[in-house]
Amino acid sequence: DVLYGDRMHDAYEQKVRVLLGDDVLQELHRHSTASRKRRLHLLREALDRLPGGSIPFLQVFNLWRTDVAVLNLLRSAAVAGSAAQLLGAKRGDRLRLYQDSLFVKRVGDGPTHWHSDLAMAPLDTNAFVTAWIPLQPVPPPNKGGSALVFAGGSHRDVALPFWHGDPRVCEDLSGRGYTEHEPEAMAVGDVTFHHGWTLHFAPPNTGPTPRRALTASYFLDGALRLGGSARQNDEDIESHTEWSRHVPPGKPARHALLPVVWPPEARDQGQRGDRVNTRLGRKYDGSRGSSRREPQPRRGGKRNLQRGVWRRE
Ligand SMILES: O=C(O)CCC(=O)C(=O)O
Repeated sequence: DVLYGDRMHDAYEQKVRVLLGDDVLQELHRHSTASRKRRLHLLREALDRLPGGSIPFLQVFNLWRTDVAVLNLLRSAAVAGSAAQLLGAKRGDRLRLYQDSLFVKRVGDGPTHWHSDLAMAPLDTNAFVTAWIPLQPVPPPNKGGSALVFAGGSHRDVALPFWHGDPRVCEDLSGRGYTEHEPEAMAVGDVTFHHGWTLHFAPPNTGPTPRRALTASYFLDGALRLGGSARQNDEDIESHTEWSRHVPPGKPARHALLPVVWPPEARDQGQRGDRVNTRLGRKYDGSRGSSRREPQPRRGGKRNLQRGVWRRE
């Protein structure tokens, strides 16, 4: 909550950019001489004009960069080790942290629309997995729970994006043979993992309290940075601009802001060969920090409430 409070302004800015567009954000930036409180108020006001349920959540990226407790969780055996295993990492393979994101689905926030995470990542890879870590118990779906729902098998459906483009603007996809999986209630300490191409969705928050979840996305070292004409959704741009301007398209995505987190013995080795932003220096070298607060180193389509049905917005 403290970390989120510190970054609330970023969360609102990103949401205005994604839902209302760059122009609206630029217009609000004209008030940049206003106090921080006033600017937050203007951002909120702009979002409040949207119809109810249009905002799926607020999110802030990369808490690991400023909080070593987050970094330690995301490079633990339980989370990073499991991610490496799920990606079939072999001896000598190294796992990099692509990003973390804190998702706050506030009371009354709408559904998280169906999407695949890799569509938002500038990485030419299939070896990508996301862990979803609830930060409070999540009730079962029939009691207002809003854990993720997965379209099992969708990560192998090459025909969907090839013929139909973005799944979020596709019509009814219920005939594509996916199996929907959704966890029952989740307790603190439970984690789900999904492949980077797996379509997933979350119901609206109809419960009495915000639903918070931390996600961590990982990829196997060696993935090249996408660029040029590659199609890519820019929803997560705040997360990757910092490193991607230092890694040319077509080159391996290796940077101190994409730290090697697994196996543990590869962490320092990974960091040595990585690009480091000259401006940021060594601040982001997560392998060294110990102080908690010391700086260390989709959606057009709506899911019909019938299960498995997508419709054009
Ligand atoms: O928590 C949510 O509602 C969205 C999370 C998400 O989209 C993800 O984990 O990729």
